[in-house]
Amino acid sequence: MTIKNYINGEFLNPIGDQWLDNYCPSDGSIYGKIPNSFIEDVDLAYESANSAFSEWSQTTLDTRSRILIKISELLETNLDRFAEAESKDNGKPLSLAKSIDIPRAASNFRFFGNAITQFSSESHESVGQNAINFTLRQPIGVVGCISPWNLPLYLFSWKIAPALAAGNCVIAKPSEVTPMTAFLLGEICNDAGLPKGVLNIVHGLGETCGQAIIEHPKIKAISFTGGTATGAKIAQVAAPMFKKLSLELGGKNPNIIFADCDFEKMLDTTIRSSFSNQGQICLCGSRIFVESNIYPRFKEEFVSKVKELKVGHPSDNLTKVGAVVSKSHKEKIMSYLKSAENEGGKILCGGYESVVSGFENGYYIAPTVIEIESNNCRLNQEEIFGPIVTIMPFETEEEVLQMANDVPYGLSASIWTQNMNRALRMSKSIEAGIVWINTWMMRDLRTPFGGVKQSGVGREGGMEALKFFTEQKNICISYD
Ligand code: TXE
Repeated sequence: MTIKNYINGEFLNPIGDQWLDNYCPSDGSIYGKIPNSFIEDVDLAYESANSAFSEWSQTTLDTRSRILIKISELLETNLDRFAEAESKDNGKPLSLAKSIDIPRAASNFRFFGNAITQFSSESHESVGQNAINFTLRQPIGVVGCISPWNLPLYLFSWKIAPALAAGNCVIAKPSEVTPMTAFLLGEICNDAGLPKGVLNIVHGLGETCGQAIIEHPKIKAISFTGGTATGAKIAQVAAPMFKKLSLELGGKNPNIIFADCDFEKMLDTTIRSSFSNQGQICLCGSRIFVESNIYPRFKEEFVSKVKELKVGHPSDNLTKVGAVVSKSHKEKIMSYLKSAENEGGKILCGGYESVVSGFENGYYIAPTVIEIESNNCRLNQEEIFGPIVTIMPFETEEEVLQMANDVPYGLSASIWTQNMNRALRMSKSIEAGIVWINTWMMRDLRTPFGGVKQSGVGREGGMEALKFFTEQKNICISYD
């Protein structure tokens, strides 16, 4: 299958006619080609976006809303096709792509299609001065959206939908590791009546194609989700050019479990927060801290449940843990396992590459639980982004709070307790953009989404995203 760039509503080969291989993580095969785009492709995409801007920015909110909702409906109609493509490209269980990834991408378009009709701005009466101010919120122009491989269409659409809803034209680049559903989206946008050039999708490597988007002098805002190191590089280029920047980066999130929690609910949710999507979600609770008086019970029951998780081919309905996204990512994850024991870690289960019969060249890793003695080890300080969690007992609220915050990241946290005084007290002190109490990854698209410290800058979601993708202008009127 050959993927093409989507520019001005058409599917184009890259100008330099260079191509990259697209790998299938579940069997290690090369199953397609991706454009290896460079600056000239980004320039072409820019020309197309720029030509479409004056008309798109003037379309009524009702028209924009109807088109975005139509895209959402077409994604739902094509659920199976998109879910199969996502699962094949990424290695995630097909059941997950069908129940989470594609429905959520459809929700993103529907949500922002509706949200734009409710978007408003403020006015300020200057009392005693006979003046009134109002704030215009105007689309920025041509904006860049760069997304990662873990939740490909889900995160791609999370950026594109608000950018389009707010009246911008977009140049978007999905991860070169998982380009397929972004490619398929082009077709759906045409069918939904999105005018030519309003959305342009270019494919290629981060350091060339991605970098060309970041460096483009006329692309005025960048919304990026990906690794922290990449986010820092992007900020170095974009900040001196005074671009608007939204960065959603990595996480090393604590999952804090007190003895008075609802144990069964906590255990089931902790399996999900540890291993969903092979642990490749920035929100996964990869550091599990358990109050010492229930630690032995937790350790025994958790490990026994983890051992039951079936590692298998993504299309097998019984599979709970599919393939990790790429060979190089598998090697990165395995490198942490190799050094685990030197860091005082004891592997309680997993710790090895799994072999799935018939798919021996796929990138499978057994879900792994490591017992550790201190929070100050690579295993607990660095984002592994794979099916690996650490567990560790704690004695007091103060001690666990100190460890929870003692990482460079600050994206999310979960707290399990029936004591709401404690839960709320801790929520205020935890350094994170999102705190879940007695749950995990329960999402309401209206809420602000993002992190602090090295987990990023800015917030996505709801009106925050529409604010990001608009520029404010204060207009002051004097009257007699
Ligand atoms: O992602 P990159 P990588 C974390 C996770 C993972 C690590 C590295 O820990 O192991 O990041 O993953 C584009 N200019 N997360 O290297 O490079 C790239 O093409 C412009 C957390 O695979 O950050 C892709 O489209 N763009 C995370 C996107 O950036 C550039 C999700 C993300 O890729 C670029 C994924 C450049 N110079 C990984 N370099 C999360 N927060 O959910 C790369 N890109």
